[in-house]
Parts: sequence; C-alpha cells; structure tokens
Amino acid sequence: MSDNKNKKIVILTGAGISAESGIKTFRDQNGLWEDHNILEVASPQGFERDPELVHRFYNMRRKQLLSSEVAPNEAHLAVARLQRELPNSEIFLITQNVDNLHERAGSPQVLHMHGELTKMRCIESKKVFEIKENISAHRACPCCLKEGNLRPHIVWFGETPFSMDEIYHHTAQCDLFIAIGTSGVVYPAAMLVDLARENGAHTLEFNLNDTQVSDSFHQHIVGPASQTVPKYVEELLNSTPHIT
Ligand code: BJW
Repeated sequence: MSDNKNKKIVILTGAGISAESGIKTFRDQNGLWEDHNILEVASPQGFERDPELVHRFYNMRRKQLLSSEVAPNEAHLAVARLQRELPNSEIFLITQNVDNLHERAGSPQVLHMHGELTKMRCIESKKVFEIKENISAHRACPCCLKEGNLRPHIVWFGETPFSMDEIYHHTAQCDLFIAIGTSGVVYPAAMLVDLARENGAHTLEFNLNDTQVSDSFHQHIVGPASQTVPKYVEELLNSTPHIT
C-alpha cells in the first residue's frame, strides 16, 4: 500500500504477536497445547467434566498476564500507532488473543473474537463480569449468587466466536487485510483472508514461518513481529500523505 488509496484496513492478530511479550503460543514448540490437552481445557465438555481443572488453566494464564513480567511489545505498539495515526483510514482490529496487550498498547478499538482472560460469564444470565483474581468452581456468581455458574469468557472449540457478523462485514469491505502471528489453523479466523481476497482486498501475512494459509496471501513478511510490524507501519505512515 504505497499511496492513500486504501481506506479500510482489517488487522487480524494471533498468539504470535504476543509471543515476544512472554505469552506462550498454542501450536509452536513449547506452546500451550504441548502441556495441556486441548479438549480438556478448551471445550464446553471439558469444563462440564472438570471445571476446577479448566479454572486452574485460566487462573494460571490470567495471573501471568497481569504480572509485571508481561507487557505489550513493539508490534502491539505499532498496531496502536497505525490505528491512531493513519489518515483517511478506518482500521478494524480483530484479535484471536485473550490477553489485553492491544488495549495496554493504546489501541483505540479491539474486537476479541475468542474472548478475554480477565472476564467471566454467568452460564445462566450470560452477564459478563471483569474478574482479575483466581476463580474456583465453588465461587458464587455475582448475579445469581449460585456456585459453579461462572465460566471463563472464552470461546472454546465448537462454540461460536464473538461478533461474527461484524467481523464478516468489515472483512468483506476492506481494501487491505493484514494477519499477524497466526497459524491459520483455527476456523473461522483462518478463512477471513479468503473472504477479504474474494472481495478485492490486498492481503498481507506477518509470521516467523510459512503457515498453512500463506498461499492465500498476496504478500508474506517473514520475521519476528516486534521488528517487521513497526518497520511496515513506519513505511506506511511515511508513504501516506497527511491531511493538514
Ligand atoms: C510469530 C511469532 C513472532 C510465533 N512473530 N509470528 C475441521 C475443519 C475445519 C474446522 C473445524 C474442523 N473441526 C472443527 C472445526 C472448527 C474449529 C477448528 O477450527 N478446529 C481446527 C483446530 C481444526 N473451530 C471452532 O470450533 C471455532 N468455532 C466454530 O468454528 O464455530 C462454528 C462457526 C463458524 C463460523 C461462524 C459461526 C460459527 C471456535 C474456535 C475457538 C478457538 N479457541 C482457542 C482457545 C481459546 C482461547 C484461549 O484459551 O486462549 O483460541 S484455540 C487457540 O487457537 C486459541 C487461539 O485464539 C486460536 C488460534 O491460534 P493462533 O493465534 O493462530 O496461535 P498458534 O499457536 O496456532 O500460532 C501462532 C503463530 O504465530 C505461528 O504461526 C507462529 O509461527 C507465529 N509466531 N512467534 C510473528 N514473534
């Protein structure tokens, strides 16, 4: 994108953008799915079978996210800068990540399609609560006061990701679709590039490696997101005429 032609941009981020902040990805070597059985900790059936185990898994990840060892990296900061500074553009940020590093980097808008680690939901009323401390299966729900009614506000396998209508709407209309640090293994996020491309968008993938959807992108930028994304953002901002 070398001029001011493209106006609508969709950015889709995955675990790779937070890897350099110290948060494990899922499928890389030493990733979360090496130590945890996906269906035990990330499915509605797993939660029904052993809610304590599932709460422990998310307690552990929430505690790490909120510890002083984790902070947004240069890639999160660059995305936020692009959202704030690119003139004549509408940038819609979709993240599959359940961390809050885009918000902490200053992103003015973030859609969490797979939920958020710092939120819990009542399984009856569907009300969502911000809860930052550890949760046990016996914790009483703040709305119905029943024990065991709180679940992580996370999209597990077999569940529908949040705000799909909005995601499809923005993706089908964008001029530029950028995916950062996602393996392209999990649907429906993995097919958004096809939707964008079918509707005429230029498509760009940032990743450490080739992914199983790399061929769907027009352009593939290889390297750590903390280096490649800020460089790209800098170039984009410098090549875009600013309105005074
Ligand atoms: C770097 C880097 C650096 C590292 N710089 N890059 C058979 C066929 C097709 C689909 C299905 C199927 N069977 C079942 C399905 C559906 C299923 C699915 O896709 N399964 C596949 C695994 C086969 N999907 C679902 O069930 C979803 N729901 C659904 O489909 O509902 C139906 C529906 C569809 C459409 C509309 C309406 C309804 C729900 C998916 C829920 C995903 N949940 C998880 C866990 C919960 C969140 C959590 O606990 O954190 O979400 S799974 C996990 O994977 C997590 C992630 O958000 C998601 C994606 O992972 P991500 O982000 O791509 O991470 P990795 O680890 O895979 O990749 C990291 C990448 O970064 C790598 O490529 C690295 O190279 C790169 N990298 N360091 C740049 N420094």
